[in-house]
Amino acid sequence: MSGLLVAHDGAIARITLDRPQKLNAIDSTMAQTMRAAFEDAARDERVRVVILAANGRAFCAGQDLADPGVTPGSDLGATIERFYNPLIRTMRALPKPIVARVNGVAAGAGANLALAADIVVAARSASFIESFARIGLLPDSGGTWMLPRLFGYARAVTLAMLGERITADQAQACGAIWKVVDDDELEGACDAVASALAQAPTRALGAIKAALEASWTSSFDEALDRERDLQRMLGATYDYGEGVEAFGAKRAPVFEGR
Ligand code: T3D
Repeated sequence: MSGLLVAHDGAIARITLDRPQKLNAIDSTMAQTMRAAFEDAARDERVRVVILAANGRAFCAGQDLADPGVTPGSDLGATIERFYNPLIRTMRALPKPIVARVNGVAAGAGANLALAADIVVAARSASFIESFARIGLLPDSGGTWMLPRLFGYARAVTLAMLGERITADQAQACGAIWKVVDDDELEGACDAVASALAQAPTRALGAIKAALEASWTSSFDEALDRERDLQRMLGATYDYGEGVEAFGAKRAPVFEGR
């Protein structure tokens, strides 16, 4: 009913968009359920990584344009404030890594949903479309902030203004996503990344995410201070002790995410 499936596989939480007949277009229920699923993942100590995936031929076609809340003339700022901004904020603040598995077209808010993940793995047949201007809107869901940072200004402004489709290979060549694999290798490639992250020192990954995110809006001195504070916190974790002990014993560390 919510258009979303949530499953757990050991330390991996899988959040799957499941409205394939609508190319996984997001309605208000789906946006709220997705945010709740990310919040659950943040709270659940067993979860150490989240995979954001989708069923069907598309990843996500963005906002469901048939949703009554977005009919022309309605207050789009209200739906952004209520649904999209909390969802994207929750993802970016999640103290655990998010891996997006982009299986097909990601358009509008669907593109920016994928780009809000920490690591994006895409099928070769996947594509990204900042389609907002095609219907008279601007990139939301963090698009105006993420696009220049991920693609560089010249590409960002052109993608946003022309709303042209770019292939997964082009996005990777721009450095905007991590990896492109053949379609039949997508699931395995994504699981391999998630599995490595699930065995990594979770609190260090959370600190890396927070520090890199904050770096966009801070000075070099502020970054140095933040590194000092986060390293102080990490130095007291179980996983740091385990990492150093394992190094000394010349064995693989067994991190517990604490
Ligand atoms: O305040 C607010 O909430 C505003 C927030 C806005 C955020 C946004 O995301 S705005 C951008 C919204 N999205 C779009 O503008 C993309 C619209 N879709 C497309 O451009 C194309 O469908 C795709 C490029 C994604 C895929 O093209 P194609 O040729 O592979 O498929 P199709 O034939 O266009 O679509 C298949 C079906 O999905 C079709 O329905 P039908 O005719 O088979 O009954 C189509 O209408 C439906 N569909 C696709 N996208 C949406 C959608 N239905 C509702 N909303 C959609 N976004």
